[in-house]
Amino acid sequence: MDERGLTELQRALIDAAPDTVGVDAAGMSRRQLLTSGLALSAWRMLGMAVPMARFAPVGLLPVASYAAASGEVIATAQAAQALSGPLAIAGKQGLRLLNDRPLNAETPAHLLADAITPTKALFVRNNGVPPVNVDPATWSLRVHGEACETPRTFSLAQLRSEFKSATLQLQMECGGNGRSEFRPRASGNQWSTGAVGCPEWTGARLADVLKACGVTRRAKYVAYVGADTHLSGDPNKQPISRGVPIGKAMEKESLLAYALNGGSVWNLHGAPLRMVCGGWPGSVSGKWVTEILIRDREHDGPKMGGKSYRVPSLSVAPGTKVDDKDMRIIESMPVKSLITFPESGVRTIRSTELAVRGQAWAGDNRVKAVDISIDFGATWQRTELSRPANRLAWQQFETKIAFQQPGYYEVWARARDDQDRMQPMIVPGWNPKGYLNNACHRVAVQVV
Ligand SMILES: Nc1nc2c(c(=O)[nH]1)N[C@H]1C(S)=C(S)[C@@H](COP(=O)(O)O)O[C@H]1N2
Ligand SMILES: [Mo]
Repeated sequence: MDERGLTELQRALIDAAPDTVGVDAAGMSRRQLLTSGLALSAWRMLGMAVPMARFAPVGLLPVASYAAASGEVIATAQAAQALSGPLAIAGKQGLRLLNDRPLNAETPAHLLADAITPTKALFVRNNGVPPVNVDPATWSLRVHGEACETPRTFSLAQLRSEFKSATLQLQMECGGNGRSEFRPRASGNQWSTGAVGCPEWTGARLADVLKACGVTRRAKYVAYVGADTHLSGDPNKQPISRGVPIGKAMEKESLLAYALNGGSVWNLHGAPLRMVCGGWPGSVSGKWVTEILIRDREHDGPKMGGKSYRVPSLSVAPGTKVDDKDMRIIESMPVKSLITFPESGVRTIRSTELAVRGQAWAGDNRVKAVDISIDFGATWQRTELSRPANRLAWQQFETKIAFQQPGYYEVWARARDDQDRMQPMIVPGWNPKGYLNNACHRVAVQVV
């Protein structure tokens, strides 16, 4: 057997074919069944036995090569330097930088093992430039809009004293998480798996604040305005202003949060005040909130229309041009899971038990079961699944597994929600902006 480890293999694959590994001319996804010679040569490059090879779907690429191509490992010296050098993000640890203007960084799967995501590991997704010199003492929140009976302005102190506080763990995933896997490519940050987290937020219930300002019968949508500024520098332009239908806003888990993981909200995450609506695309959870609008119509702020945070109402063939009128707004996110241990590329010894652990979440719903497979989906093993800390918190799964033969294995995890919807193995529903990829997470394991 070859002496090369998986990390080394991943590097070799990048060097050999930086842009071609897994990408075929027809624009199919890497995970789809390729008939080209690429898949075969990628398996050959593993240079080790594949004990479950007889179950591998024809044309499937080993995740070891796939991870390399999607950048799941920090493969280049340049990238490594970006993380430790001047571009490192203050207070954050081990995040992978996708863009520095606006700042976007994702969390490697193995750093999401905690039930409550520590702030230092929480992904960052900015559309514009965060406000500077924010002073919580003078911050104010204005609640108004067509369907607001008595517009009011609150200081943070008033929000704290006038309303009961709630502390909840809320899963938040960027609508574009997993975008890097779509073919043809979708423009935007090339997130792999790390634009998700589930920290603990404390704040006033959005519903309580709305009720204190009078919600009229005409209320349809609740939207935020943030204090961040547009990348162009134009003070008349907002980077983003989105929201949720009134029903979601009134749920008891929707918060106006003034604390994160027991401390203050960090500037990058929307200090001093942030709207949090768990289970929906992260973009509905407004940061640096200065205004809440109770609208009598669907909100029409920046990034509500066009292709932003919208998918085709009916599925389309990859690469199709879709008219804006045929797009619908993304609401609850789909069921998904992430293997947080082992880390892809781990080496283990045969016949010894290895713990497999991870997180699972399902938008507005609950996760009913998570199964794992080490034989390319031929057989599945049920894991132990925790209850969510509260509604809209993610759930932890865990099981033990032993690999009988030396060689290359993949661990696949597949979650199912309480509506019996399951994660697909291959990238689902191509859409112009690459949202909602909830394909199963795969990690590579080398057994010696
Ligand atoms: N004001 C404002 N709110 C915002 C954004 C933003 O750019 N500006 N980004 C949104 C998007 S797209 C996501 S995914 C989440 C990211 O939250 P985080 O950076 O705290 O992880 O915030 C949302 N709220
Ligand atoms: Mo997002």
